[in-house]
Parts: sequence; structure tokens; C-alpha cells
Amino acid sequence: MHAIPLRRAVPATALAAALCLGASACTNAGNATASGAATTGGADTAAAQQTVAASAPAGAGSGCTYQTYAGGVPKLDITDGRTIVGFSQSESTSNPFRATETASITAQAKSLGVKLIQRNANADVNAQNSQIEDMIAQGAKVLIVAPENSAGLGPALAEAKARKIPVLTIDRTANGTACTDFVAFIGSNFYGQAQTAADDLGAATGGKGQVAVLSGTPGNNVSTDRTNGFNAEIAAKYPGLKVVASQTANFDETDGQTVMEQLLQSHPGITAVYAENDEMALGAIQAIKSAGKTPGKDIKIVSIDGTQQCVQDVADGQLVADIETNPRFGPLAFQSLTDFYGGTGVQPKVIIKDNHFTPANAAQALSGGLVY
Ligand code: GZL
Repeated sequence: MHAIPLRRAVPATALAAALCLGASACTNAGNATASGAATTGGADTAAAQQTVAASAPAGAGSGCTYQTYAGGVPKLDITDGRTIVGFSQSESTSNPFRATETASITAQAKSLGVKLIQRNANADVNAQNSQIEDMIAQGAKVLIVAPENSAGLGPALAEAKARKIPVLTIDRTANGTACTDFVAFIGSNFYGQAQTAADDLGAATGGKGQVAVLSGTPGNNVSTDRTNGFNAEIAAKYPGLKVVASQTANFDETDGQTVMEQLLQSHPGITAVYAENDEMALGAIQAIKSAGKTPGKDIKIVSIDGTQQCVQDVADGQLVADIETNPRFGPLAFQSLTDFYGGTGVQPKVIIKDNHFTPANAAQALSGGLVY
């Protein structure tokens, strides 16, 4: 097995340090914290300089290994060029988050000599089940899965478990128990992202106004945490900010524009928007402009993902801030699998670090190659 090189973390640059979310020292995006850590982010360097933290700091307790997972599974060398690893992507790569996520997994697999097969479920959970079962039939012995939603993958997870095929979930969680139904979860701190979004909107509005929430696809932990975290922070700190409407736009740009048009008609007093992802924020911006209003002036908008167009919109003043959802799971996912088979073990919840793009750093982040 080729050990995945654990390069020394590149010291955070001044810019990278300025991008950090949360109080913790910020290092490179591929870095992670063990389960439970409150970190909601940290600086990133350009993806090319991705570093990978060990799966958990020493002393974080023994993690999940091939000996302890689901009663024990065969020890494999995933870099032998013969062992097949299957990657199940949930949504279309038309979304830059998905495109970057898929590219990161694919690139890391290639760099390690991993034989990777992959499928894309286009946001259809039934398709994701059958595609996972198909990859198992094609010979996949390990699975990396970005679940479409938290429930619904029972059949695929059950088949994988019955065949002693470990499943590593990234990006969203699947219902079940770590180290029993899946190895672990690697993803952002979505609740913390939402709290930061609420604080950004509170600052931009002076804590007053009428807020419309464009929520993500129902039925997954990302939408749930981003809604709950935002509402809790608003209630605790900004009594003058009233959520007058909250409606799903399914993480989709077209739906975001349609829903925003409807909300502007039903709530003409809207002065702020919280979009739970950038695709919906882009749609909302179009709707606001079509209504003859100016984003950033008449209506303050905050969003989550940190994609190129929206970070540019932050730099241009159309968005008040954009919290990154770091999709660069490749190094961390394969490091976790190395730890799983190598005996170090993988913690149940590994939080990837996200950046925080504001008017103070957006332009520099774009020119510094920190935005996907
Ligand atoms: C977050 C991911 C979300 C992104 C959206 O990890 O599941 O799904 O924030 C995407 O852009 O649709």
C-alpha cells in the first residue's frame, strides 16, 4: 500500500488566517477536527496545496477500523490498483459544489492509484440505491457515498453491510450508526455555518428587518441544520429580525428564482434573504432584480457554499457574505480509508474546515485561488 503522504500543513498565510471561521487556529482546508469539535471552518489554500490531517488528533480515542467495523471486514489495500472503490455522487455536477466534490475524489483516487468507479444519482434517492447496488455488482469492495438524503439509503447500506463492504459517507449523513452502518461521516459543521450566516445578516441589517429563508432540499441533515442553526441564532441575538417566510427551493437556482419571485409578491416588505446554498442565492438575485430592487441595497442576502460567482457577488456588494462548504473531500476521504485499514481508526464525525468570505476578503480570495 502506498501510504498517503501526510505533508506538513502549509503554515496559514495572512490571507488564509483572515478567512478563518471560528476561533480555532486555521490551517489548510483538508484539515479536520475530531468528532464533536465546534470548528466551523478554517483557512483554505488553493486546492492544489491541499493538505490532509491525520484522521483525528492523538488522544481522540480509538476510531473505527476494519477489525471493529460491523463485526470485522477484510483488510484491503485500496491502492493496489485492483481493489475497486465505488463513489456515489448524489447530485448533478452542474452545481459547482458537486463538480468540485467529484473532481476531488477522482483526482485523489488517481494520485493514489486507486481503481475508482462512480455513479451520479441526479438527486434521485432511488437511483442512488440502485447505483450503489450496481457498483457492488461491478466488484466494488469499498464505497464512498455522498447521500442524497439522510433516510432512503437503507437498502444499499444493508447490502453493503451484508457483503462486508465498508461505506464512508461524505457531505451529508445517512441514518444509522457510525462504525456499524457506515464507517464515519466527513462534512462541514452545517449548524455553525447557519449561525455565522445569521450573524452576517444581523450585522448587515443592524439586526432589523423582514427575512425570507430559501431552504435546501428537505430530508437531509444539511437543510435541517442550516435552518435550525439560523433560526436559533436569530432568536437569540436579533429580535428585530423577523423571518416572515421560509420555503424550500431544493438547493436549485431555477427554484430559487421562482420561489423568490413568489415571496416578493406575498411579502413586499422583505429586506433580507438567507439562502441555504449559492445556487438558490443566484436565483434569488435574479428575482430581486426582476422586481426592480437592488441586491445588497434594498435587500441584503447571505448564502452558503462559497462558489466563484457568489464570492464575486460578495466582492461586488450583491451578497453580504458567503460561508464556504468545502467540497474537497478527496484527500480526507482517502486518508480516512488509510486510517481505517491501517489501524489508526476513523472518528465517527470528521468536520472539514470551511472559509468565510466577506467584503473584506472576497476579492483577495478569488485572486488567491481559494474559491472553487
Ligand atoms: C453540503 C451539500 C449541499 C451544498 C449544496 O454538504 O450537501 O448540497 O451546500 C448541495 O450546494 O446541493
